[in-house]
Amino acid sequence: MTDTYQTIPTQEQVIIGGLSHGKASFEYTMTELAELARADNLEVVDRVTQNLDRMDAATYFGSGKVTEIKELAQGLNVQTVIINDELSPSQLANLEKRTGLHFIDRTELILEIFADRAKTREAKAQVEIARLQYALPRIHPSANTLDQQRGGGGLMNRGAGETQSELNRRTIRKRISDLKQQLATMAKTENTKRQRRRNSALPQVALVGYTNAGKSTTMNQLLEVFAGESGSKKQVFEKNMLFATLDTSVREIQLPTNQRFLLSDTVGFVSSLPHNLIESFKTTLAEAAQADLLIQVVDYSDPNYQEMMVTTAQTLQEIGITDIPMIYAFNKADLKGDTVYPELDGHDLTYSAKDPASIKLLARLVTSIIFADYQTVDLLLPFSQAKDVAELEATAEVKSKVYTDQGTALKVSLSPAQLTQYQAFQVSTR
Ligand SMILES: Nc1nc2c(ncn2[C@@H]2O[C@H](COP(=O)(O)OP(=O)(O)OP(=O)(O)O)[C@@H](O)[C@H]2O)c(=O)[nH]1
Ligand SMILES: [Mg+2]
Repeated sequence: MTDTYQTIPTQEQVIIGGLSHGKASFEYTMTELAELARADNLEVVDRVTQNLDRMDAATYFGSGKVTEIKELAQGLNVQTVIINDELSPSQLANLEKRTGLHFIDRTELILEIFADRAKTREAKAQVEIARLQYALPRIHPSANTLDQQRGGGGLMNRGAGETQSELNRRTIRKRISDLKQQLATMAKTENTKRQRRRNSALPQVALVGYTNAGKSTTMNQLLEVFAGESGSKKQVFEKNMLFATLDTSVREIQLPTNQRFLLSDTVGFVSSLPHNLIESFKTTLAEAAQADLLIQVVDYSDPNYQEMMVTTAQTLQEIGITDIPMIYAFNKADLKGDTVYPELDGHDLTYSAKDPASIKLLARLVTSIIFADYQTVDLLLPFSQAKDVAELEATAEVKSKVYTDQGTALKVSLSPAQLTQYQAFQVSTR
């Protein structure tokens, strides 16, 4: 008999806690932590904060606070506490020993969410590396948790005199290096594809920004508005949840003016994104690093949007993306009752990704920047240069093409690089 009752997943209840370090952004990071907990299917029932300039080296919180947490958790019948910072292995162990509670730090929480979201082989490998690197210094000398998770396999050939934790570390290091190897192979294919895209001479634009800001929705609407039915087939995954996108997707956008550019959608950011995770996602983010223009999508309807912009700026800096021109795209204006949109102010756009007029204005802004140094010129290519004609038709905006006795006459918009390349064929238009 089939079970007709649906099991309602019970959400584990947790307490969140953090040290304010006297920082103005503390409240925002605690709100963000609660959001992260929710994204990991946890229910936040209370929060504990303390204003210490420096964290306690042994227990993060001061000892009075630790007792307070223990009592609060007992009163609420909660077993897990989530901490706003990354804890050292010994702080975690001390806190658990002192309270009998389970502690999860911000890093582990983010890693869990990423692990849950990862779908492709590449994303899964990237997240697993980051998780193993996090686990490595945290293996308890007597514990064997990771082996249990992995079914205890592959551990039979242990060397004489080797302790279980050394063995675990060795197994983990081996796994990390295997995964890195696999990723390197995958990256090779990606690099080839990326190189091909670079060679195509189409300008590259990347959507970046805080998670859930509307990057994927913006990409989908650009595809919808400018590619119609074929654009709908190339849609990427968008959803109201943190870290919906983990993999970079690249799509070609072709405008009615025949101008074309490549658009990439990337993983969203959050403050204190674990360093290991950023490291492993660097290949995925290479697309943004190579872009000619970045569109930073901001959820303008979120009261904390300014902090989110700071977080995005910091993360870009950490990845090493610093010198690329950027458009600020203030999205979800439809959710702010008193806001006029679409509206352009220099390179800042207030818009809604769900509004076609907004999307058209965004496209116009993008093209005005990426094609600013393009020039329309007349070329005359002898028939022996048929390959160049085909190349130009594939990679540049050809405005007209006429066959003459001397060869093919093209009126074409060229990038500065192409201008140099085809200089010999340029016809002076005096
Ligand atoms: N009302 C409204 N909702 C929007 C708008 N743009 C996006 N959304 C919603 O915001 C949510 C997140 O959108 P995504 O496009 O998935 O966000 P993202 O930036 O790609 O997020 P990650 O991939 O998680 O980093 C979805 O539920 C969208 O429908 C908008 O202009 N107005
Ligand atoms: Mg997305």
